Amino acid sequence: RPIVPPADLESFQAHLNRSTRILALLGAGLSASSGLPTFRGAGGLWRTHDAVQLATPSAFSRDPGLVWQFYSYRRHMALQAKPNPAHYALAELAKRKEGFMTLSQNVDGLSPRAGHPASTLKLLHGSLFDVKCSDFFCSYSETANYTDPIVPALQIPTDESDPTTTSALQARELDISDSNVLLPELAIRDLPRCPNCKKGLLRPGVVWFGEMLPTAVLNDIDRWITESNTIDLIIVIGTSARVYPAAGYVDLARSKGARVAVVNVDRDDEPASGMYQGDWFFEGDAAQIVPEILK
Ligand code: BJW
Ligand code: ZN
Repeated sequence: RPIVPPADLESFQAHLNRSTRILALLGAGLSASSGLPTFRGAGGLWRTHDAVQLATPSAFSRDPGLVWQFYSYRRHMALQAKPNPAHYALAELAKRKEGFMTLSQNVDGLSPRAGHPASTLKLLHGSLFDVKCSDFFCSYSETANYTDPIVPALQIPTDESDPTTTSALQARELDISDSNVLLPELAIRDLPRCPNCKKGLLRPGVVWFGEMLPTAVLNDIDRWITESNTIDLIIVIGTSARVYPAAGYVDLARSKGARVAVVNVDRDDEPASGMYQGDWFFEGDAAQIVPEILK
């Protein structure tokens, strides 16, 4: 059953249809209904740790084992998850509409798996499936590393006391995001090591706080924006719009003439909702709303 008010839907789609330069800014809420937790609010805790606090270079240098356990778990969950109807609707729009570009803060790989063309999908915060050397002087990096777990020591332990379990395949994985579940001991030598310099630890190819976004991505976006210097529409989906420079694209688009449509489950999540007054606010689950409004 559709949940978008018909009048809003009509005015939005009229604007969408006459728009030729369109951006979508994606955040964790897009993948929430695929079962992947968001960063802020409910689900933002991993064991006793604030997910945002683990996404920093200092967390990695302090406790690389803990940070790898967090990311290895996220890689595993993302591989189990399936793209939802919103990922597919965006991929379809990207194929159908020239002049459409998606800026995604998500690292879960669900947009690529939904068939979103890579040429119009800019991954602002990298990918869980990119891996690179953490040594400043080594430039080793890999893309599309789907090995799960990336090293044997990061295998998620299973509940061996479960009497219904007869083989390793059937064994029930423990939920290591729950702090009541004991984490296996990890030695530094068991963590993924750089095959190039053989010295540095590998790290996830995501963008942590205080780190630059990938230069090539920023340049591609700049080039797209300066191509015509006008933007007709930006669709902001499932993000709290608190993290910069990503959130800054909303104001930038508006300064180039764009109208702003926000899809968010929480009308009260400032600034996700507050700063976009006057345009469209579609309240609800992105997985339901996005396919409705992009139809
Ligand atoms: C639903 C839903 C459903 C739920 N349907 N909706 C300007 C001002 C102030 C500070 C800065 C600034 N410029 C830069 C900074 C510093 C910093 C920053 O922004 N800090 C702020 C927090 C204040 N930025 C940086 O450090 C960035 N780098 C940088 O600026 O480099 C230049 C530089 C370098 C050195 C010195 C100086 C400058 C890098 C930022 C990297 C962010 N990385 C992370 C981790 C990625 C890896 C990982 O995944 O682990 O990216 S943090 C985390 O937040 C992740 C996300 O992509 C990002 C955004 O989160 P998102 O997606 O919005 O998720 P939530 O949870 O916040 O929101 C979910 C939303 O969905 C909510 O609104 C829900 O209501 C909604 N929702 N279910 C629809 N079903
Ligand atoms: Zn290296």
